[in-house]
Amino acid sequence: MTSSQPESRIVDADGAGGLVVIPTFNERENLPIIVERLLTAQPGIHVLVVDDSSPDGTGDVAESLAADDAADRVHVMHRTVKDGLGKAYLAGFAWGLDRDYRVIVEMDADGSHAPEQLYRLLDAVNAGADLVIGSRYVPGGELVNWPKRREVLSKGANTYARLMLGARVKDITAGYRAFRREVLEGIGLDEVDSAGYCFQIDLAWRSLQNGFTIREVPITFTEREIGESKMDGGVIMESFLNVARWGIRGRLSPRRR
Ligand SMILES: Nc1nc2c(ncn2[C@@H]2O[C@H](COP(=O)(O)OP(=O)(O)OP(=O)(O)O)[C@@H](O)[C@H]2O)c(=O)[nH]1
Ligand SMILES: [Mg+2]
Repeated sequence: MTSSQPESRIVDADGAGGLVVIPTFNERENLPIIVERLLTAQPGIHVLVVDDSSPDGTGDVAESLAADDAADRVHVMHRTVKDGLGKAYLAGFAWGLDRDYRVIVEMDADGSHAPEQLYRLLDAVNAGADLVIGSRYVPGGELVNWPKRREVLSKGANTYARLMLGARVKDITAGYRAFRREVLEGIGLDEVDSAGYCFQIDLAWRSLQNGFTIREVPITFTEREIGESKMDGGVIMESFLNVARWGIRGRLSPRRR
């Protein structure tokens, strides 16, 4: 990963030095669209698809995308169990940290996170932020076609987390993020056990607790058009209980760094 950019730049202008981890479960129609959009927007970036043996054959689709990319930018990890978004991301992060990527990005496969806006996150990393969250709830952030009940649930979850944790992050559940590798190396990923949505809160909270800076940049979040959501009641309950626990623990013990 050589760079012709000034040394202060963490990711190059075309995305080189960055790895986008895309977890997939039954996204065969969405995946080729999102990967093409991503490599058009950031031609130097690399992609790791983490597929949990999707019954619809998403894993094979990912393999053919990897084989078709002459520049070897697309990689695939096949996992045998479907044990949630968090576990898939942890496996993907470990793969990226084993290599020399300087920034690791989280992005959904379903089109909710526009690859064309990734530059906003990467610019903020280059400007010095440790973790950048693509936020729906800062000025300039937008929601497109999201059902009202999902919006209410999301905003409620954010308010609850903000109050319980005392964290000044507007969209702490958001799944469009860019981490400097030092963050992922420094927040104790081995101890992370959250599976679903809560995983996002968990990582943001650990980042703050370890003294890293979080910056939010506005994004346009678009409801998926193809395929099914994997959101369920268990995920909501996990978040509710864990956030309360972390909030109490955070108030009892000082910051780790
Ligand atoms: N590998 C893996 N990927 C998953 C798993 N659960 C969800 N995903 C992927 O994670 C991303 C987000 O999942 P979604 O179902 O869109 O969940 P969501 O965005 O919270 O819900 P919606 O807003 O309703 O779409 C998508 O790319 C999914 O395919 C899982 O258990 N394993
Ligand atoms: Mg989604």
